[in-house]
Amino acid sequence: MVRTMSGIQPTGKLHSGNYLGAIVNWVELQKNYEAFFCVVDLHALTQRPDPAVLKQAVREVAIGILASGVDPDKSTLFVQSQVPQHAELGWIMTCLTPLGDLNRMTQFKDKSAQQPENINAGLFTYPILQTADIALYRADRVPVGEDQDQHLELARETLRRFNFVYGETFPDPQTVRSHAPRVIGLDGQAKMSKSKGNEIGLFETADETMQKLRGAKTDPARLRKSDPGTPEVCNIFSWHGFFSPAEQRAEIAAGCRSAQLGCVDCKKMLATNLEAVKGPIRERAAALRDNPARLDEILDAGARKARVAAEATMQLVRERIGLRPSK
Ligand code: AQP
Repeated sequence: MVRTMSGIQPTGKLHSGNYLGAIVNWVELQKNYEAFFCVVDLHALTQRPDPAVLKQAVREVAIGILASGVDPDKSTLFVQSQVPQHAELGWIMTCLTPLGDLNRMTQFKDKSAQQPENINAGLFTYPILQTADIALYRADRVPVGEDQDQHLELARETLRRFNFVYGETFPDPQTVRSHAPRVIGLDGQAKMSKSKGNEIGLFETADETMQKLRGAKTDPARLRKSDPGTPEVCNIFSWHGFFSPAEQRAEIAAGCRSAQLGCVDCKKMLATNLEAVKGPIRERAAALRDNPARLDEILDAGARKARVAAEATMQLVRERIGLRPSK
């Protein structure tokens, strides 16, 4: 069976970008692929989180993934640090990755600018650990948003290098795109991000969503309600593309162009459609929060399964590169 693998960092609360760009695809892929999904807490260490906050964030991200429809009977959901082989293969991949390749990574530059007081080596080598995450499960399909394109390309190059040097071992992992590969934040400019404060959270209530939408950027040329707008340049309209039915989108576009529909009403319609998706997710999340033992059971069982798959790959890798077998 073809394998799929992906992860999310527990660096904050899940947002609509994570949901649309990644998790929606995870839910689809688990139907036809052998799926490994993980909360990548080792990656989050690059931000030196408070230990108690990290523990809680890991649980909340796992809850969000499950509440969004990832089914632990179909997918292996686990926490990265519970599978030590990620770090082991990470080192092996580090020794196969040229510095020049890492120097090209734009995310390192962005993250360094975001946390100038903590530009650690992990921020720089982050894409190598990501390569190991994918390789460990010998994944063929990697569902991620567009922001991960550069890292995926680096992973492919590193795995091809491994195969060239040590013999065919890893498949060439293909990126899987959702219908929303790059969701823009409330500011109408940057990618929606946990760390930029421009997000609509997955667990936010209908009121909280509407409150945030009120301040969200729309077509900058539409200053008054009576000004006709251009839906194609409006971020709110692009979100309607993700959450609203085609018929309603056509009505909204016509109303915007003719100035019959104001931005506030357009935002209210979006808030209603967002709530139709988020309401049931919130309810399932609340049920999971009420049953912490069940969450532990899912994550520990996932880690046990992931360790078996990871160790099988590592035995092959150790053999190929000339390390003594682990007995
Ligand atoms: N705005 C987005 N649009 C589409 N996809 C997105 N993803 C993130 N933001 C968007 C996808 O979500 C998955 C998990 O992302 P991550 O948490 O591992 O890392 P990230 O991309 O760095 O996410 P954030 O929210 O921007 O976190 P911070 O602020 O901590 O860096 C990935 O598949 C990603 O593509």
